[in-house]
Amino acid sequence: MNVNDFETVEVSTDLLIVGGGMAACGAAVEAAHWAKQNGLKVTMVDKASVDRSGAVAMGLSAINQYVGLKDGENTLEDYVRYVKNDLMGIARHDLVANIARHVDSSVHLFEKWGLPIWTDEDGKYVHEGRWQLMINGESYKVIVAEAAKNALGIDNIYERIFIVGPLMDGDKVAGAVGFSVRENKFYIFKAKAVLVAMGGAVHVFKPRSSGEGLGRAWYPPWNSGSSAYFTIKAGAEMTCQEVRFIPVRFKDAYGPVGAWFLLFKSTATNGLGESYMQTRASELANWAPYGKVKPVPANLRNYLMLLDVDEGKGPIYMQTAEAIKRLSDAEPDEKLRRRKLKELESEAWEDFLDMTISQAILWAATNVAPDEKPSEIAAAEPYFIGSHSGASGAWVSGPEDMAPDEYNWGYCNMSTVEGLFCAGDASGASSHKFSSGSHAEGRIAAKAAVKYIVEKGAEPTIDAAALEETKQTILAPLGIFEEKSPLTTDPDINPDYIRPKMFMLRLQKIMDEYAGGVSSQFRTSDPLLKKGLELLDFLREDSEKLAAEDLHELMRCWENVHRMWQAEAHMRSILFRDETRWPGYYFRTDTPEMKEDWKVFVNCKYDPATGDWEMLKRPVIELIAD
Ligand code: SFD
Ligand code: AMP
Repeated sequence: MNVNDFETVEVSTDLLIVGGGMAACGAAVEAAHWAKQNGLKVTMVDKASVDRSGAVAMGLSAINQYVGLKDGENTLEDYVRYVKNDLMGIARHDLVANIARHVDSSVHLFEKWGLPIWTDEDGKYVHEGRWQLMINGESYKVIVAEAAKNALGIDNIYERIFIVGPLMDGDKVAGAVGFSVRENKFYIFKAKAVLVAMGGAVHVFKPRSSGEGLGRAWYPPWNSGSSAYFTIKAGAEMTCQEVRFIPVRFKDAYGPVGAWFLLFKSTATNGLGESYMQTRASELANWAPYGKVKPVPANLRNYLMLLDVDEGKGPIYMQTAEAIKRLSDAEPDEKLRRRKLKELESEAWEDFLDMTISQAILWAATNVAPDEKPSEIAAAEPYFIGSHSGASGAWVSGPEDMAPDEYNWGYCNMSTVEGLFCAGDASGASSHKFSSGSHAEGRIAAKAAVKYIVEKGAEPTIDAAALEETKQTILAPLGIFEEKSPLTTDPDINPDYIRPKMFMLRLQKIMDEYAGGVSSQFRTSDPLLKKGLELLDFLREDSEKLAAEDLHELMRCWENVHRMWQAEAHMRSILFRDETRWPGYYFRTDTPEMKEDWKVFVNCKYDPATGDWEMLKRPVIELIAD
């Protein structure tokens, strides 16, 4: 495919939102409001269709962040304590509190827009756990997208455009570049400010799924590290790149466990029927003070389970039948008890049908009736997701009224790069925002970005020659395939190029074996990481030989380049933090203990001019006491 066949489309706007997921849709609604008052243009670009893009594509069965501030259910301080404890002390209190004070209003908007939130006989929200609300959420994303589309107007939304990277005007962000995944079009978006919300990163590590199930993951595989790549390449300081998330999920189809643990109050046991949370409880003292908090941090819950797995005590089971029996037995009346049983059974299936349909299919395929027998659970492969129980993302400025000087350089949620804002999985150190908090953070960031444009926004100056070079680089894999593929009979085997799937498998193998993936039982060390980084260097060399047969494969090429950069930031950060702080997420075998002098943020920064990485420590400032 000749690169010269590509039409170049140029779009000029004031605020550019890249991504179309929860954070981006929140940003769209808020930005549209403030932009109208100031006569500004807002443009949103998604690589997919906003209606069903991002992590919420399949729907969700719960809203995991609802604070209930107005009803006095909880305080902001409660939420900050919960988050920082769950992350073993590493959290930006200012960012977490800022999202927590706005999240309820996002939830109320979802309800107003038509999302069914469960209520009890008194009309009160049904909680899954302290912070979580139950929803009938199969169409959650469609509902949230509709509001975003109405707010921005369809002409300002570009779908099926894959954003490759930032457009810069010196040190300042000036827009983004990408290509259509349907037509031969190269896109240049020029903007006065850019809000990055392209989600987290999946398939950086080898997944447990293989063979016929290859590609199946918990978080969506189409979240491929574009946020991290965009911010790293713009020169933004990144934070918590070592804080991956390993979710415990129903084995092989990745069904969520939250409803079982919190709503149904189920227990998990090893193959001998022992509850590892009880038999291993004494281990928690080694991770004080966080081993003592309630709930036990997610990584420590994982760790206790992994200790049993290490000793060959699997399979690990969610005792679904036991939980259902206990809940239905609590009903003394025989007829009501039978009805209760039916209700619980259908809630169990709906939990999966609302957000992880494949798990319901696997249950059906393997004759599982949750009220009759337990189901296997397992620790999944690592994900990079700043919005859940991981923390990776860009280092962003905090709210003026809460952030200490160290955390404040002007506009809220602006990265260390002028005009570059981040939200959702794209912003770090503010874990446990989930779908609702990501939406709220998108709103916060968009409001600040509009303020920035009004006060400081300037038309960007772009170097046309450099831009032409960028276009050639982005489209190069198409030319490589066209020129070199006739040289062999099998297009997969060619000494002159590497196809994106093979490239991804090679990346995953490096990460799995050297950076503490599933096959290494999440263990790594200084020598392993150094070897892994050496191998990653060779992979980077070969990234220039990626080949694409068509536009779809061109997207796959760049997705994997994005993953590779996320991988590098991750390995460098684990290497820098020479302690083990999150056993259950990863374990540094050479530094197996948590150290008080490492109660800091590990940040890193790539210098686009020199190609050098800088590792930094930033203080954890406790704004809210224990
Ligand atoms: O319980 C490009 N999440 C849950 N949150 C909840 O509130 N409740 C739950 O029940 C949740 N569960 C859950 C969750 C996620 C998944 C996959 C499952 C279950 C199975 C987490 C939330 O979904 C998550 O926190 C938010 O969605 C994060 O929001 P955001 O905006 O940061 O990411 P996104 O929604 O994935 O959107 C990303 C967008 O970027 C686009 N994109 N566009 C252009 N160019 C590129 N290069 C791009 N790369 C990506 C995407 O298309 C998308 O629009 S539970 O199991 O945890
Ligand atoms: P999950 O399905 O694992 O994504 O969990 C959904 C929500 O429940 C998240 O807010 C989790 O932090 C929380 N959660 C899951 N399991 C537990 C548990 N065993 N104890 C406390 N909170 C949990």
